[in-house]
Amino acid sequence: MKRNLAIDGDRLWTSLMEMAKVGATARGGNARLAATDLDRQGRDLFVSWAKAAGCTISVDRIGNVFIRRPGRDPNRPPVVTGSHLDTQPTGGRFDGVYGVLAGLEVVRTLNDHGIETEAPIEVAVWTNEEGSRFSPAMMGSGVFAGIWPVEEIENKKDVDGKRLGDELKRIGYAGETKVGGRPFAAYFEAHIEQGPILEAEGKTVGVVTGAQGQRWYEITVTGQEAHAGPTPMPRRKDALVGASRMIDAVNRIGLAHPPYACATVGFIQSSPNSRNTIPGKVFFTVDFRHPDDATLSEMDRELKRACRDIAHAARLTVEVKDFWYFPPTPFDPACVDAVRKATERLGYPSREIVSGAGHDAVYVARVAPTAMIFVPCENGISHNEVENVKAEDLTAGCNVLLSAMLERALTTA
Ligand code: HGY
Ligand code: MN
Ligand code: MN
Repeated sequence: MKRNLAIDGDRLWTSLMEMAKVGATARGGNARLAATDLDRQGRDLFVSWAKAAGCTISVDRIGNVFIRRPGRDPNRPPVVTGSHLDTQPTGGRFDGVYGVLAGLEVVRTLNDHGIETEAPIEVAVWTNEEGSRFSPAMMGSGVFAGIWPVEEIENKKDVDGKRLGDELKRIGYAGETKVGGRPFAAYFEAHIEQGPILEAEGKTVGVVTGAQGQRWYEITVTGQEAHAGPTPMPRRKDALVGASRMIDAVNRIGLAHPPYACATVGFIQSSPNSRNTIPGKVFFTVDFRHPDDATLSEMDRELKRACRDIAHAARLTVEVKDFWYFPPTPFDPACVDAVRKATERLGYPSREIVSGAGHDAVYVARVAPTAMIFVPCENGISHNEVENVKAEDLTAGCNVLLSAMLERALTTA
């Protein structure tokens, strides 16, 4: 293999900034919610670039897009990379999209140098990784890995009652290809860290050894609507007061399991949401994370006990629904080693790291040898319009991706 092979960092940055124009927000971020017209625009732009790079395109029934650069042996399972193009409502310009466009940059670089790989190379765009408009997250990779049947995910609805399957049809990305059931030789995903560790330690690359587990809940607290004026305090069944105590308990559970536990309430609805009516019903979500499954289970028990006790004391009822769970996921040692060796060969300061965020790689790891490559983001901030990354770090991560993929694609060039 050519020793001094390197990607074109300027071309990668230009593509990222071009994609960032799709769903650009006033504060410099991106809003391309899954299966919206803006998601379609982003997908179409990527597909046009892939065609220009000589790739073939396939779209499966849940909207996962795969671009394919042929190898010498079409029967070999492909070496795959990719990530997601959908964003949070106030998302950044790099979360997900970096992994997709780093994959495209690998293809473009192989084309520039006329390198023919033994195995085909593919870049995947997974549907609805974020789980914001349609929940849970990582839907396209989850169906691909056999976590959910495709029909179950097609039937998921957003807050306006729109069905994912219908929305994918509407934007032209409900494909013909069966979802999953085909082997990958390996899957590597490049992503920003979305936390503060790499930047704080002055590391350019994170060699990701796995991802922490997650538990998501949907909690409904029910009290009694009543008039805010004539109803004496001791007689109230105030669902929002009860929910606020439970939300405080969520935070205390996160703080009680340092240093890795994470506990977040990100979504809340109170009804009737009228300033002079005592709230009768409150719905909110909980997002727990931890790299150790036993601790995640302990946090689960603590949450259910706290909600039960708080509801009882306030004469409320509470339903705590287990919404989503995946265990801590170790990545494939050989793939992690390929990333580690590539990083060392290229001389980038690095460290091993466990992913705090969920990624499509977590589900792909169920069906293929998988690893991830992290690069630092400014102040560790992500899921925020100010999300920012140094161009040279994006280039470094993409060079590691190129090198790790080529090692597995059995090039003979
Ligand atoms: O929630 C996550 O970790 C990812 O951003 N979907
Ligand atoms: Mn992401
Ligand atoms: Mn994200």
